[in-house]
Amino acid sequence: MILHDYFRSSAGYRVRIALNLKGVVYERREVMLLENEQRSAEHLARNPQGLVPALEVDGMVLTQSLAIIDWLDARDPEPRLIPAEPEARAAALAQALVVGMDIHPLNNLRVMRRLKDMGVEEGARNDWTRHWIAEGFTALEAMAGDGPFLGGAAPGVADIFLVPQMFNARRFDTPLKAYPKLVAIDAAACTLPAFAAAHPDSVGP
Ligand SMILES: N[C@@H](CCC(=O)N[C@@H](CS)C(=O)NCC(=O)O)C(=O)O
Repeated sequence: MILHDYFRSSAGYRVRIALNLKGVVYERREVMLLENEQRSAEHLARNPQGLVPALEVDGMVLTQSLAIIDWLDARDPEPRLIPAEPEARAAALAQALVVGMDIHPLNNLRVMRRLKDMGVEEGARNDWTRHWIAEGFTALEAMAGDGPFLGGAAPGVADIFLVPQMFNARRFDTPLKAYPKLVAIDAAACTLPAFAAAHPDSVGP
């Protein structure tokens, strides 16, 4: 398997964690987002959206981090990342999607570039990023259970989405005091080898 991603990409980081939790051996290829390699003909042939991650498997290319995580679960169910039981599944996906649909897309590189093109200056762009993180994290804090993970006793899909978003929140100096459960869950997850090995500092360009 070949994972095309970028070391600081949240969506790529999610897939790296998931592959590590499943014990899948894979090769990584860096797509340099700041140099627009995601828009190259080569990468667009892999992913017409011009985004990372893209996972090459046996001549096929999988895109969208949640679809890749779901595919991994379908292919090799243990350890389960998305619960099978319908209510637990809906709850875990709802937590993951607070990050995946309602925080991350608003702060993506192409969105930040668009804001810049529209004349929004750097300070205001960073406020924008922190605003959407704070709104999503406030909800996710209220949705979190007793831990140690969002997934309960073991990390699951929601933890896989939370940890990269926490990394991103810290990069943008987002105050985190209001989210003690999320901070504790992130700390617990980051001690696990599968999460530590996926960290941007571990894979760096
Ligand atoms: N929903 C997609 C999001 C993918 C995505 O937004 N990737 C970002 C990096 S985290 C990207 O490639 N950005 C490049 C750009 O905005 O030009 C997923 O979960 O895979």
